[in-house]
Amino acid sequence: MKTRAAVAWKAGEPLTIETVDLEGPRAGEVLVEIKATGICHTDYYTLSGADPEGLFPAILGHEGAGIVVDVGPGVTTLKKGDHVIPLYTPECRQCKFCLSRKTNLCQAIRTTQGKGLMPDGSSRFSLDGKPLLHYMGTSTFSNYTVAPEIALAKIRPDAPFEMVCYIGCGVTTGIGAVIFTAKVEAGANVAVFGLGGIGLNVIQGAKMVGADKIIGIDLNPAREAMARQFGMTHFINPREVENVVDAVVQLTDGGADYSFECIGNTQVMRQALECTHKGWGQSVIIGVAEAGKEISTRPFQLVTGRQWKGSAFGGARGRTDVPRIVDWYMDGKINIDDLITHKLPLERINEGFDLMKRGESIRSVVVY
Ligand code: NAD
Ligand code: AHE
Ligand code: ZN
Repeated sequence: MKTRAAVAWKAGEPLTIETVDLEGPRAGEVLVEIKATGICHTDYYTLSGADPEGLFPAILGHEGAGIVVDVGPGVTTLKKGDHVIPLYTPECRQCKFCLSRKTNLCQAIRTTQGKGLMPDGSSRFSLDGKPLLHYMGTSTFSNYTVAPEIALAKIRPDAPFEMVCYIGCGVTTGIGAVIFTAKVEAGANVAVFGLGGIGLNVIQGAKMVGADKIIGIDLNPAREAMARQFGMTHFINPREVENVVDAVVQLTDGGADYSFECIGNTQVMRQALECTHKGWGQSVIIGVAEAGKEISTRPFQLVTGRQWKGSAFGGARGRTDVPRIVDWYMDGKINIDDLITHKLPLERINEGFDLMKRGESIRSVVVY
């Protein structure tokens, strides 16, 4: 079949809208009509050329929601008409990782996914007979996409696509990092570095679990009002204090119980660790840093009880947890609407990237 898609031809260049060829689903695969997709900073990161796994030409996008149009042989858990959210972190429930119960990082299809291919090693997308690569197993910047059955969460049919698509990455990553990865407890002091599409969801998660002080840190002063609306109690602009670490330590009588880095800046990752409390502070890295970057700190920081952790997709098990998070939204327990600041047609997707780069949007959503 033919489908409209935004194609990333080369690192650093705008996407172009093309009518591409899409082959139907093979065994274990599902054809999905994508109804809406968010634009995450990670899409920009890959497009910029900083991602060692960034391959071109490709169809990016990993924050979508849509409807099942067709299923391939052997698919048992989904049928035509089901509403789904594609998962860049699948959940096969059979691999060593899934069975361990210690991680959400299902590895069943990770190798081919990282090469921009479906699990059988081929691509379903092509243009003029030449293959186009998939991205993160999702490629939601295409109106129709093919994904493995294990990489699709079935969601309730009354949830609006242009809102719940954000659960496909940003919402789950931010809230999940608080509740699944760090397991923040009521009364804890939390510091959140970077108040964009991810950090504001960390704030929302911290408020949900009853955190005491929720300190937000961002260079963009425009982020303060929105963050306060979501539960931030104190704001620090790094340009207005001598030392961010000292500022957090002073506000929290010795350091934050938990901190979250939601930027992808390795200098800030160090600050996020070092502003946590001696003896028990935990710092969670969410931000994705470019190829070649490394983190450092004095080992003494860890010897004296601070812990460094990372979180992918908020530690959420996609097929199990994503439908629950959709329910939280539908029950009014979480706010997504106010974070979706812009809606655009596919033809204007590059404007969504520009808004993000200029710090003018929280989330832009492409509505097909
Ligand atoms: P965003 O662009 O919406 O937000 C980034 C925020 O950081 C902005 O508000 C910006 O002003 C602020 N910022 C930039 N530099 C700063 C600095 N030095 N000090 C303080 N604030 C600074 O991005 P996003 O969509 O929220 O994504 C944030 C990061 O999380 C990215 O690196 C993205 O790739 C990553 N991410 C990771 C996962 C995961 O599963 N681990 C999932 C989604 C996104
Ligand atoms: N390809 C990058 C890594 C990118 C990365 O860390 N991705 C996160 C999700 S970001 C979503 O916005 C993730 O899930 N990581 C776990 C995984 O298996 O990729 C690089 O730097 O190589
Ligand atoms: Zn993302």
